[in-house]
Amino acid sequence: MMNLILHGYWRSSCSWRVRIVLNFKGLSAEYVPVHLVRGGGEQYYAEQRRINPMAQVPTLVVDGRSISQSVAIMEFLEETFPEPAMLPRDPYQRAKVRQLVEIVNSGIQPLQNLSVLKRLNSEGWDSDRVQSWAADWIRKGLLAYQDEMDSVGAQYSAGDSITLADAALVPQLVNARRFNVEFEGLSRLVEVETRLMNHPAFASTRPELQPDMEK
Ligand SMILES: N[C@@H](CCC(=O)N[C@@H](CS)C(=O)NCC(=O)O)C(=O)O
Repeated sequence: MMNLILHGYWRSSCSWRVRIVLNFKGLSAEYVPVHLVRGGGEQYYAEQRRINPMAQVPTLVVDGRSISQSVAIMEFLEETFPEPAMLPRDPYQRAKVRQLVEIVNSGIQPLQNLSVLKRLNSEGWDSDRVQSWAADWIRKGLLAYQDEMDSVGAQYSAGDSITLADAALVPQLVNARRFNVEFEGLSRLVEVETRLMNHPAFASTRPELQPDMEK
């Protein structure tokens, strides 16, 4: 059995994506909390930069070898532990799942990430302006995600099976609420989220249940 160590932060949506996939596949990993704020941010410490040169979480260390970027980690877990599957068999359907993942991973999350918002603050933006700027990008991405979801009436993001897209969606919706995003017109996403939060892979990996959670 592989030795898995997850470096993450309780409130990091990208770390939560990985926790969902690990849990869904029945895997456990040792957890190393990386505090993104304290001490100027532990992600900038040399030992973190060594395993994650972007100075971000998550990083998964697999038998002593590190992988950063949550999507690369999720794909690694899917390929290494294919059952239960989180990607469909059909190449078109797989591409559609990856399309949804990328809407969150590259179309939304970077535009609400801590270091980007800190930069806007340092350029003189006040916190209300920063928050509403981030909220606009989140809402735009979530509306696109909802438009691209499989047929109306499907249980989850890409049909009736849980996929990597769902692991990206749920943490992003929680972040959306932190940024006071307007949820008008996003009810299909919320329905999918409610269904997913009844699944242990989502419910038991929630940020507030993490050992490094702070009030
Ligand atoms: N594309 C990267 C993004 C990672 C990322 O932005 N992580 C955030 C937490 S969700 C982070 O570490 N932020 C720290 C910072 O911005 O200083 C991934 O999916 O792993």
